[in-house]
Formats: sequence, structure tokens, C-alpha cells
Amino acid sequence: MFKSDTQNLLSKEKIEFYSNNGFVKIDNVLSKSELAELQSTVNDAMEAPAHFSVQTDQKGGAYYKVLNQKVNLWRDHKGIAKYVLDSKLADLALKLSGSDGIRLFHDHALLKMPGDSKPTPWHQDFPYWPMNKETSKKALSIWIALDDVDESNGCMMFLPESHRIEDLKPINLAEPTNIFEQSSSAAIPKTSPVTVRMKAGSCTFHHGLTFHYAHSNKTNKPRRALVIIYMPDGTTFSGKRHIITEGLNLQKDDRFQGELFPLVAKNS
Ligand SMILES: O=C(O)CCC(=O)C(=O)O
Repeated sequence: MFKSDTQNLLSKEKIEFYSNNGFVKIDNVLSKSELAELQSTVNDAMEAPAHFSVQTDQKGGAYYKVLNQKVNLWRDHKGIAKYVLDSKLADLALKLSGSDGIRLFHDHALLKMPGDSKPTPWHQDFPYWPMNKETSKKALSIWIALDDVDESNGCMMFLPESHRIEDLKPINLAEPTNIFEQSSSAAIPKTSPVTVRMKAGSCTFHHGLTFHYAHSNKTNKPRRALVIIYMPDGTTFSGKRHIITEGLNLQKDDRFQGELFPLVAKNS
């Protein structure tokens, strides 16, 4: 992929839309051949032995019914690292977030399995992340659809402007509470949730505070997505427990840096 592609994918309107609403859709972020490669790479990586990556629940588990998730695939699988460290994708995150530099926090494959599938409840991402707020206000995720998605198999919904709400308490995705009851009703924007149907190879970006949800999967095939979480260069560790930072001996207020949190894009 080439950095110049970013110009074609990201108009001024898209950047403004993201800034005003806290999410944006970008069609065809992957070419047909990239999509085919990433689909088969994610299938392989989900089955490959885990050394640094972690599958967070097993078949039958309550979390698995919401998401069959494997975290940190890039560290075990070169084919995934190619996309997770890719400068075109990271450059989109850099431009949308208005950061000077963007580091990788982590990737995760999110499969919504057929069968006893549950929706992903409304939540914000930031409350899970071990980042000091003042250093990481621009952190965001790219959600790359590896299958066509709509309401039948787990497409996402976003609440426009909810990225302006403070970070609330994390929601237990397997036993959810209602996030809308956490915030004073005055703080919740009076916008209507937006359902984002997409073709495989397209993506959304969402800000760490944006309320989002995904439908359950009522089809007979998994719904596959690869998600990459980016944080602004200069983000520091809050000390909160997190699967990615476990065992790294990071001290509170340390900067995220080095080969585990690589700088994947910066303003030239
Ligand atoms: O894929 C899903 O069902 C939910 C994704 C999500 O919550 C996220 O990417 O932050």
C-alpha cells in the first residue's frame, strides 16, 4: 500500500465528519487482492498457536457469544503485522485524529460467530484502555470489515457526537449494563444512532469515547473484522490493568514506546 492512497481515501469532508461525529466510514480501504489476503490471513491467525497473542474466551463462554476475540495477532503472525503496521492505514488514523504521530496500541480480530450470537452492547472503548486521559484524547480504532456487514450479521451502530461525553465506567460486554443510564441524560447527545452497513474491505474509524454497538449474527457464517487501536505518540500508561500491558513492567506515567508500541505514522 502507498501513502499517497491516503489522499484519495480521505477527503476534507471525511475528516470534518469524523471530528464532528466521532466516527466515519471509508469505503474500499483495501483493494480486492488485499482483502482476499487479509481474509485468509485472519483465518490462519485465529487457528495458529498463540505465543504472544491471546484468545480471550473459548466456545461456549459468555464473552465468546458476543465476540470470538484474539488480541495481539500481529506479534505472532507476519501476515497480520503487514496490515497492522501498514503506513496507509496508520496515516488515515493520523489525519483523522489530527495527531502529530500515531503509535500502535494493539490489534484484535473480532469474529461474531453464528449460532447463539449476542449483540455487542453499547459501550465506549476508552474506559478499558490503560492510558492517561490527557495524553490520549485522540486515540481511535479502525474496524476493517472482512465480510459484507449489515443488521443480519453484526454491523456496527454509532451514536454521533457521543465522543464529547466523558469516559464512563467500562461495560461488561458479556453481562451488560445500560450505558445510557450511566450518563446524565443532559450529557447524551440528542442524535439518532447510525447503522453502518459496509462491503468487505471497507472500514470505519471511531474515537475512543464514541458510543457504539454491533448487532448479533443471525446468519450461518462468522462475521469477521480486524480492529487496530492507535494512540497518539506521547500517550502515557495510567497503571490500569490491561491484557496488553500485563508483564511488561511498565510504571505509571511511562510513555508507550519501543518495538511493542511502534510509531506507525507521523507528520512529515
Ligand atoms: O465488532 C464488534 O462487534 C464490536 C467492535 C468494537 O466494539 C470495537 O471495535 O471497539
